[in-house]
Parts: sequence; C-alpha cells; structure tokens
Amino acid sequence: MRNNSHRRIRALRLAAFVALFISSASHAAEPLSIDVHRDANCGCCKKWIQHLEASGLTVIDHVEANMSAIKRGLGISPELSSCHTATINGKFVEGHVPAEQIIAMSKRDDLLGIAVPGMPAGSPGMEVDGKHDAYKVIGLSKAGTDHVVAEYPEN
Ligand SMILES: [Cu+2]
Repeated sequence: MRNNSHRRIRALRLAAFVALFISSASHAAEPLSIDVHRDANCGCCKKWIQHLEASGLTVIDHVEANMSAIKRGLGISPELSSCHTATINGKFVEGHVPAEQIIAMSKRDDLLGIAVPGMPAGSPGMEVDGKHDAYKVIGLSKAGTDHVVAEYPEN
C-alpha cells in the first residue's frame, strides 16, 4: 500500500516535469500574434484575417464602432488609411498588407508601422477574378517620414 502511493507520487512528479518541459518548449516557438481592429460588416477585413492565419499568424479580432478614432490614435494619416487597422509588437499595420511584410516588419525597430493605402485589387483579402493592381507597402519611420518598403507589380 505504502509502496504503491510512493510510486504514484513519483509518476505524478514525472508527469509535472514533462508538462513543464513541453510548455516551455512550445513557448519558445510561440507564433506571432496580431491584434486586428475592424468594422463588424467588413468582408474584406475577414478575408485578410484568413490570409494572416493561413500564413501562421495568431489573430486577435476586435470589432470596433469607431475605426477613425483608432487610426487617429495610432498616428495613421488619411493618405495611408484603408479599412482595417492592426497592431503587432507596438507597431501598426494598416490595410491589406501581405503577411510576409508584417513578419519582416516585426523584426525592425525603425518603423512606427506599415500600410497599403486604399484597397488595391489583388492584395491579400482583395482578390478579384482577373484583376491585380500594382500596389506599394509604405513604411512610416519614427522620424515621421514615409518610404516604400515593398512594391507588388500589376499582373
Ligand atoms: Cu479592405
């Protein structure tokens, strides 16, 4: 009887140790998490979220009543504005920015954020049959200047 309960305690300790090991290992490979703010009925916003998730990002979805207040609060000018606004590692992501650009930006600390202004056809979440406009990803530096981070050609 006594031996049995000792064995059980040892087994429980081992299980706890294994659980701790697994949780710390999965913590190291934690996926990037992004907060997305959008209007309730924004279809292209939902399609963009699907694109992010398919690219391995973890999306925290926020339905908002006042998107322009959110954009203003993050310092996103009307020239850079689009539909949804996201934040990742304290930086903004405005509009239909491809996930690869978001992942690249998350490692930079010279930018306040990146944007695809407007809603160009063919950008992620804005897929239209046979239509693919050229568009640019604009970066806003901490000094307050805009520059082109990436260009996607028309095709
Ligand atoms: Cu949109």
